[in-house]
Amino acid sequence: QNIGFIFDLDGVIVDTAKYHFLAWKKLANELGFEFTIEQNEMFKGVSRKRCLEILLDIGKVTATQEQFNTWMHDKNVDYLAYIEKMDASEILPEVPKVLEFLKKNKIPIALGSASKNARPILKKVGLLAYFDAILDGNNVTKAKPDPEVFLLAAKEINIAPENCIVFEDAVAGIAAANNAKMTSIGIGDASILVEAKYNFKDFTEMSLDFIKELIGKK
Ligand code: G16
Ligand code: MG
Repeated sequence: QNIGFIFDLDGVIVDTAKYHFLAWKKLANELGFEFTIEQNEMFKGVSRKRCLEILLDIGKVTATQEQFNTWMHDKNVDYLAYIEKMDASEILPEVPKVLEFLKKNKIPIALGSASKNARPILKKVGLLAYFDAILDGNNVTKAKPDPEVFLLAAKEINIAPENCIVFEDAVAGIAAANNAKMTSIGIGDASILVEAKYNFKDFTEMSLDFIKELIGKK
């Protein structure tokens, strides 16, 4: 069958949001203000640059271009130290089961993430080999909700966008999938991911029968 699956990374495959949070919080504190876990919600699926802009807004801090670049770099250095310690135990429940099922059925799998650290993270948790294509923050010029990252992923696995199914945990990511005319599946709170075509709290709530049905429909 002519169908492909595209996975977001943070919030779908692993929960790196907690590490992003710690690194942004450290920077905020160094700049003299607080940054809360609630505020971190706004950062999900958002590019590193945009995150820093929002953070500086929160702290009412103005930066020169040089400071901006330094802080972005420093945050990433802290974040990389957390990634360094990641292993397979950080893969979210039943993600490998879904990947294994798709692989067995020879269905192409792509990654569509905003992160510039996507590859090292997949490598660390041991999932790199499942992916036929990896499109991430290094490949795009326009961030989600722009469909660019997902359209590039579809192109690379050679599947028409209408025949791609996207797993996403962020509002901007669901919008990006919908903008690409793909089938969007929200992973997380249905009351937040209202634009998603389907929604599941996590992969433990999604049966392989549901995936088989989706494949059958295409
Ligand atoms: C992830 C996170 C965002 C993060 C972005 C960029 O997106 O959800 O919070 O700001 O990547 O990450 P980095 O600083 O590593 O380039 P996604 O699309 O994987 O959910
Ligand atoms: Mg995400």
